[in-house]
Amino acid sequence: MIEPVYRFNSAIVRRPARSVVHGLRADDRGDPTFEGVAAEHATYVEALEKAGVRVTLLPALEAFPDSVFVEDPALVFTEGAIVLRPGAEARARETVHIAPILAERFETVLSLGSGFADGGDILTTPDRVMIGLSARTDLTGAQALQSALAQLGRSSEVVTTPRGVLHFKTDCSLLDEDCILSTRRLAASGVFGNFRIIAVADGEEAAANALRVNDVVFVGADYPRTIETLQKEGFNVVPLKTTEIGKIDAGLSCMSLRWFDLR
Ligand code: CIR
Repeated sequence: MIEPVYRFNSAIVRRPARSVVHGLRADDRGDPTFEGVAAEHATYVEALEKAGVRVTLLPALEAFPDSVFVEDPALVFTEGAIVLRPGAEARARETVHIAPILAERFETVLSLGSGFADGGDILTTPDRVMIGLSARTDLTGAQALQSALAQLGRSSEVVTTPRGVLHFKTDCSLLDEDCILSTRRLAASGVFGNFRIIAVADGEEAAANALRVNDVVFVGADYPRTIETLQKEGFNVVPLKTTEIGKIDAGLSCMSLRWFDLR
């Protein structure tokens, strides 16, 4: 049986380092507190476990303030893993720490030879992997990633992240096989073709980085109007606090690498 792309039984997460307060951000809205990030992270891990996912918790990396956002240096599927090339210089060497962890868990681990690509720019949908060009993911990296994906038997498409938006998935997430949660600005670009689109509420753009895990959808607790819309659409929403990680431009997909392990 082919599992839906949001069916997960395994995840890797990394504890936040104390240095997370110095994480990268586009606009300074003040540093997050370490305690606040740690609490949001702990609740997220519990929510993953409650949703039926076996979680591997990696130790904090003090030298890498953003290393809690383990989604960005790698991409994982049932068929194998890909070590990416993060586009922010301060994050480039996070790959050195994630690669051996992936080698223990996946028979096939591929890597990119050139360019840059962040996991936050990659949306896996049932029929294709969408790769958003952004300030972190360039065409060379996207094309190298397309070759790696082809080796894993995955079709892919290079698309564009709206200007000024950190990652493609800052503005969207997959809700089910044929439905996407998106900001209006990204949906207006037409990238989603035949997908049904649910738009986040105006003023709640950061709610677009939600995360479907098995039967539930994690959504930022600070976005009540988007939560209400999704509940009315019949989704089983788990609101999770993202106030502190939001100060360093993060949401709910970025704190884990998720896959369905057949072993
Ligand atoms: C960064 O700028 O890299 C981090 N402060 C936030 C990364 C968020 N990652 C993600 O959404 N995949």
